[in-house]
Amino acid sequence: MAFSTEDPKFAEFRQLFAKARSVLVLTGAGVSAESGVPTFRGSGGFWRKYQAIDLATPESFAKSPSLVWEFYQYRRELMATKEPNKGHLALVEAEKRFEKEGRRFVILTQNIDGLHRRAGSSNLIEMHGMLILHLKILCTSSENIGNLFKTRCTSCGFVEENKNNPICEALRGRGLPDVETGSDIPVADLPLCRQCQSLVRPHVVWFGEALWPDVRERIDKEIAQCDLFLVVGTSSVVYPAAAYASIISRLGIPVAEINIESTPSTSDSTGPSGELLPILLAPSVDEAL
Ligand code: BJW
Ligand code: ZN
Repeated sequence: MAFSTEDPKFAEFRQLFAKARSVLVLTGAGVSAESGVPTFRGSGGFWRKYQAIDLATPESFAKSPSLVWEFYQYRRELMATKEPNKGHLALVEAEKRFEKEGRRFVILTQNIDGLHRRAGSSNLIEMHGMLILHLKILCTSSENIGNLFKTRCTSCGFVEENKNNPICEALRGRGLPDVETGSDIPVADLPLCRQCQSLVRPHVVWFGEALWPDVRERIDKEIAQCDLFLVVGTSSVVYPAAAYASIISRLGIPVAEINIESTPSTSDSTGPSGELLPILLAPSVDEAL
């Protein structure tokens, strides 16, 4: 199902939403696009001459930790200038209302920008709480949820929050998307572990790395109990998230999508989430109480 407000599917969604007992919302980079945060794919998906997705890999980090750190330094710095948009806020309002009405409203996000939390969402699963396959010490819990402002040691696995800007002196003034600096910072000058002095990396899930088992379990539970699934601003090409719409649809649960383009999840484009979420998630008179 995909919407425009004139579309009968809009009214259909509103009816389903009014009656739903447990709504699961999957978000991707598109939900933050109207805050000015670049998406991964499409025209915004470039940083310098690189595609953002090509830098978010263990292989790129192994090849040039300096280059990858510049990319993340840029994104960390950018977030200081960005605010949650109307889409994030509509999700917060819906969560609060559902809670009062004794209904479930859960956000499952692929984003590491922290905007859902900053907006005030609390029933939130951040998929980047993660476990990596190459790590020597495998942590067993996702307590340390990953995001742009967490680092993890490549040697001892120590995770910590780090909001310093720049994250280290050598990255001061680096990472600008329109300045090619050569990215030759020696490892000893990059962010290092306070426990063992080894190189740290962003504490996020890169390609080829797996989600934490307990994050996966929580997602499976939410999928099993939701009676309406809303997919917002994701290209639906990266697994495991890309599979959720079809898994849920096969369970006979309605799936709806908001995206400015068509995706493999549903066929039609709808419109921007910052405009549509406030309308779609607004209270209605026949809301289930
Ligand atoms: C708007 C809008 C507006 C714009 N309003 N909309 C099964 C089959 C095939 C491959 C695999 C498979 N299982 C696993 C794989 C491998 C791989 C994968 O999926 N590859 C595919 C590319 C084929 N997956 C993995 O490796 C994952 N791990 C895993 O599954 O572990 C188990 C396993 C391991 C090894 C082997 C097999 C199994 C891990 C994936 C990690 C993804 N990492 C990144 C980077 C995170 C760090 C960082 O941010 O720096 O995560 S990549 C990037 O893509 C990020 C996102 O979470 C992810 C999805 O991106 P998203 O959010 O959809 O953004 P965009 O830019 O793609 O889309 C934005 C959308 O918004 C667009 O559609 C716009 O139109 C729309 N939009 N403005 C509404 N205003
Ligand atoms: Zn360490």
